[in-house]
Amino acid sequence: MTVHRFTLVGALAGALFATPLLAQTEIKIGYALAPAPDSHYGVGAQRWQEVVEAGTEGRYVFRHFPSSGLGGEREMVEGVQLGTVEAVIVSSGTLANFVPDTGVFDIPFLFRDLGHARRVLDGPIGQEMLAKFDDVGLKALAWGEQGFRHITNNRNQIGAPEDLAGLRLRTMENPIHLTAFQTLGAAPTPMAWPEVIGALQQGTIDGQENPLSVIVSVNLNDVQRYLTISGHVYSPAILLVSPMVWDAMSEEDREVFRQGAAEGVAAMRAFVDEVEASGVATLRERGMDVAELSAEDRAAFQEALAPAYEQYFATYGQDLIEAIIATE
Ligand code: EAX
Repeated sequence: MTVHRFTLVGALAGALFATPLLAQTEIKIGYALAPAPDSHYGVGAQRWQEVVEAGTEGRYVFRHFPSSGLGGEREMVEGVQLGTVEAVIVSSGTLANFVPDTGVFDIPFLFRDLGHARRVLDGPIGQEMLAKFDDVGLKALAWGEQGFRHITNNRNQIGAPEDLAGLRLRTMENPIHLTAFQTLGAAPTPMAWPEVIGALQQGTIDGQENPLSVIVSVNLNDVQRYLTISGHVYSPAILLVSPMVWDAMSEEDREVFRQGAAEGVAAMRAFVDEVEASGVATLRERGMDVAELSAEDRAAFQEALAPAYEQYFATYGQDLIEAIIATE
């Protein structure tokens, strides 16, 4: 009995002395690519951290888990729902499995350029979409981005939809992308990102598609010969926070997190702008065979996608799709 009492007193004293430390909340942040300064996710996460740590006087402290250190993106987002992960920056890969409506942004050839995509995502359509995450146990603070996706593979250069015939192409676990590449006649395989490089090395897939930001950051040139600048779809990213952390926060701290997310997005977009300008030259220097689709070539892909567009219209509604297209 006495021994127990002493232990209890000791534990209480320890808890009291530890109080200042307990007031510090650790934000484990996960993302799929390299830490800053070597990827758009890394620089976004770093800027987010700087703003939050300064603005909360260190009451929140970020700890980074880059390069899929917390698993694939589906697992990471599930971790945010459960509260085992406090924050993530993820692509739109598995987002439609959580908020189906977000899939509209994954429609091929929907966005004209980066400016168009950014204005839609920062405007009412994008902001209303962020609010839908509240219903599935996620707090979505901002849309980030990766750039436009391009095809890499080891079989042949792609100039027309026919060149994709039977190509074993990894797609994200994204039903919209999967439908598109099935419609184009490829043999797409959905796969979580952490498995992709190994699968390319082993030859179980011929190719994959990702923006220049990703291709350059992870040296896909080591395992891929052909790069086709297809720009077939815009690739958004999103900054999510666990409701477990969010709900416990003061309104002032929430504002600091929002501000940090906005500055993180600005840093991501600046990284993307830079690599969109320099990436092709970088990858040619690293030995890739690079070709760019002309506007006419791209039109041929769009035409071949007609049956997929019918599905997209049925799923997301012609009104929403047209509102996105009509955004200046
Ligand atoms: O966020 O899975 C993917 O292809 C993504 O674009 C990215 O690389 C991870």
